[in-house]
Amino acid sequence: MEAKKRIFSGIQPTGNLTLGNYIGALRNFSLLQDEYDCLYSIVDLHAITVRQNPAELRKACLRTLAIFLASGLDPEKNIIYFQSHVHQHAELSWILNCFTYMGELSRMTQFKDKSQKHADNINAGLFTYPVLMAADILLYQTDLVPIGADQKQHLELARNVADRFNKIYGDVFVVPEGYFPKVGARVMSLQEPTRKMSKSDPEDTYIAILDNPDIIRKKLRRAITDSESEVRFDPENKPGVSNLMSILSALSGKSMEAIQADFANTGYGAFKDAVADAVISALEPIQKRYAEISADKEYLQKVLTSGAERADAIARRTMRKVRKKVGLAPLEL
Ligand code: ATP
Ligand code: LTN
Repeated sequence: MEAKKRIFSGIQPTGNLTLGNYIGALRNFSLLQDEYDCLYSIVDLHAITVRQNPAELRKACLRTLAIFLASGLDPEKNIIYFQSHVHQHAELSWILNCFTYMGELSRMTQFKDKSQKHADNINAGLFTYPVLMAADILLYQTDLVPIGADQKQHLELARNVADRFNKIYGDVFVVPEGYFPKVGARVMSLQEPTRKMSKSDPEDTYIAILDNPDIIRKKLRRAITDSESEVRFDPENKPGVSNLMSILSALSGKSMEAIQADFANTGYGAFKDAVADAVISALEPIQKRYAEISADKEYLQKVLTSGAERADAIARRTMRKVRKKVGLAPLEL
């Protein structure tokens, strides 16, 4: 039997996971779990590139783990774990730093955005963030990386670094490919639909996976549209309406044409309500399971211990190879 291809993806435990995280990434995780050999990591080391409140961060880590499980990820089929529990991420990241150019990193748009948002704390970790992400991916000889469109540039960097390393030392790393959703790869903010929906923006700009139905409906009713009343997909001229259409299409599987036809004569009120219905029915089952899982500390503990052990076993093999290739002396001569 041919070995399954490997998948790796990570989500930062910062704040509340959003509908963007769900449609762009998390939903694909569970769709891929049968066909691939998957690792899904809560990337806590990435989260501290921005100053975090320690107690809040700890809570957000567990909340994210419970959301992973509630979204249908099976911890037996997949390796689910915290990035900081597998020390090889930081180790490989250092080594790859020595194979990444300052120029490449200065071109990263996420770095530019985050430097603007956190002008008082433009730290070196924020700058080398994509190198740690490359290490996450390359450590596991990953074939495929399910991510939203905002991470495309980082993935390209990971591919370039892998390729550069391989050219010097022979085939050490698998060069990974991205896996993007057809619709919803970039869910936009409800209030500023030309920016991506982000969990570090104000509450009314995003729908959290754990928002209750009333809040979801309210946020969608208040979502910015335009002064027309035509439901038509035109991201340039109608970014708000087009974003809501993408959400509806991603969750219902309906094409843009079908959605446009369904709401040809209804105006935005009925359209927004239909989007709310689709979002609520996608999120409600996750919220129910979340309530059960997050109360079961023993289960969460088991998942994270076994996840870290299984990830470590794979990471160790890659590190042995990398250390040898770059010429680091082994402990046993
Ligand atoms: P922050 O806003 O705090 O920087 P984030 O939500 O952008 O965080 P992550 O939590 O690390 O960043 O993202 C996890 C995954 O969700 C990534 O694959 C990312 O591409 C995807 N993602 C994030 N936001 C969106 C969005 N608005 N639309 C589609 N996918 C998204
Ligand atoms: N940078 C990503 C999160 C992330 C990731 C990864 C995604 C960290 N390491 C490895 C895929 C693979 C983000 O901010 N969305």
